[in-house]
Amino acid sequence: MRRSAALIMAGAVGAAGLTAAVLPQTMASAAAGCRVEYRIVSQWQGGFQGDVRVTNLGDPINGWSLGFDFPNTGQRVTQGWSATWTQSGTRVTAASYSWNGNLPTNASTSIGFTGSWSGANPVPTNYSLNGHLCNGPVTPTTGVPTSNPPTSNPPTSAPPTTPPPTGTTPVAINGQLRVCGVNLCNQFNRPIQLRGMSTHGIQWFGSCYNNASLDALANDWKADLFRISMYVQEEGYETNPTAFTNQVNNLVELATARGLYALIDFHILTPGDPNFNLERAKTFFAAVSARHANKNNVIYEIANEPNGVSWGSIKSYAEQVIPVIRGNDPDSVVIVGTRAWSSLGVSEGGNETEVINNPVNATNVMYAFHFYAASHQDNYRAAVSRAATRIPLFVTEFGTVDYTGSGPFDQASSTTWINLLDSLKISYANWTFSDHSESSAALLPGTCNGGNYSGTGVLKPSGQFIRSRIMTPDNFPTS
Ligand code: IDC
Repeated sequence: MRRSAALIMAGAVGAAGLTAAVLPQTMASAAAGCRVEYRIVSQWQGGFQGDVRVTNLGDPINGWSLGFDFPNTGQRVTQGWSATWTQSGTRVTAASYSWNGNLPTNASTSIGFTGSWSGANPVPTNYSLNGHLCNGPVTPTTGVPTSNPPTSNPPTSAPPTTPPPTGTTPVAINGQLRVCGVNLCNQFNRPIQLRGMSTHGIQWFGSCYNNASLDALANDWKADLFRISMYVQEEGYETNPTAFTNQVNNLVELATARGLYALIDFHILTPGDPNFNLERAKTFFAAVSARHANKNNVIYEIANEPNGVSWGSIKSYAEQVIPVIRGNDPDSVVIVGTRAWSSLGVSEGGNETEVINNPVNATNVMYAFHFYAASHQDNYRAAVSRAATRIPLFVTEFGTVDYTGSGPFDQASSTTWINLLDSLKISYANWTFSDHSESSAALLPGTCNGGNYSGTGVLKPSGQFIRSRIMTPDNFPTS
C-alpha cells in the first residue's frame, strides 16, 4: 500500500511540472485558485464516463490547462471532449480549445471524457488549473456508490456521451422526433414546433458558445433548439476536418446536457453546388452520426443553402449523404436544403412544385426554407403556405433583417412571418445567437467576452424581439 501510494505521488509531481512547462506563452499565469466538481455520469463493465466542471476562482484567464491524478495507471482517458486530453502515468491534462479558453473570474466550464475503470473508484485528486493547485473546495464524485467496477452491460456501438436531463426540457418531453405527414412529431406522434437560435459561423464566433450562453438559451430564452452552423468553406471545415468535427461534437454535448435539440448544419454556401463538398459531407456525417447515434436529440441538416444548381443535383447529393447518416443513426430526422438559398426555388424563379413532384427518396426527411424578413415577403410567404400542405418544412435559418444579415430590423415582416410559422407548426432557428456587429445578431457586441448572456440587457432589438417570441410557452402535447 505504502509503495503504491508513493508511486502515485511521484507521478503526480513529475507530471505537474511537465504541465506547467508546456503551457502556451499566451496563457495568463495568474489563476490563483479553482473549484472542481467531478461526477461519474455513467459506468459499465471496465469503463465509465466522467464529467469535470471547473470554476476559475482567480484572475481571468484566456487559455487553460486542467490537471488531475487518477488513483492508478490502469485508469485512462480513452476519449475526451471540450478539451485536448493527454495522459502521462496517472496524471491527466485537459487543455482548452480556442472557443472555450476564455474563463473570467468565477466562470465555469464543463468538460468530459470516457475512461477505463480499473481497481479503485476513478476519483481524481490533485486538481490544478494552469499549474496552480486548486485551493477552492473540491467536490468529490457524486453518484458512485460502489468501490468495485459495476457489472452492467458495456455500451453499444457509439461511445456514451452526455445523457439528457429528465423532466421538463424539450427533449425530455418530446423524445425522439419523426416526420409525420407534413409535420414534425414527438414521441407521442403529435405535431410540434421547435423554436430556437442558430450560431453564427463557429469558426468565427466559437467563443459565444459555452456553458453560460447555452444556459441562457435553455433557461432564460426557453429555447428548444440550438443550430450549430459549421461552414465548410470560408475558413471552415475544409481547413481542419478533425478540429471542426470535434467542435461540433462538443457543441452537441452542450445542447444535450440542457435537453435542447441540436441541429447540425453543414453550412455550404459558396460554391452553391453541394456536390462540390460531397466527399467532405460523407466523411463529416459518418463521424458525427456515429458519435451521436445513441442520442435522441440530434437533427442533421445536410446542405445549408444550395444555389446556382438544379433541384435534381441537390436531390442526388441528398440521396448519397442520407444513407451514410442512416447507417449509424437510422431513426434520425434529416433536413435537405432547397434550390436558390433554401427558398424552395423561389429566389431563382422557381417554386415548390419541383420538390413536391420529385421528392428525395428517403423517409424521415424535411425540406429547408430560409427567409430574411426585410427582403422576402408576400410571394415567399405564399410559397410556404402552399408547400406546407404538401411537404414537411423546417425553417432552419431566418433573419429579421435583409438577406445580407444587416440593415434595419423589420419587426412588421418578422411578426407576420413568425405568426405564419406558428400557425403551421413549422420549426425555426433565428440567425444568429452571436455578438457580431450586424443587426441580425441577437447579442450586443462584446457580450461573448463576458459571462452573462441572460436578460434583455445584452440584446439588440432583433434579439429582444426573437427572445420574446421564443420564450412563450411551448405547450408540447404529452399524450
Ligand atoms: C452571413 C453572415 C455574415 C458573414 C457571411 C459570410 O451574417 O456575417 O460575413 O455570412 O458568408 C445566409 C447564409 C448565412 C449568411 C446570412 C446573412 O446562410 O451564411 O450569413 N444569409 O447574409 N443566407 C441568407 C442570408
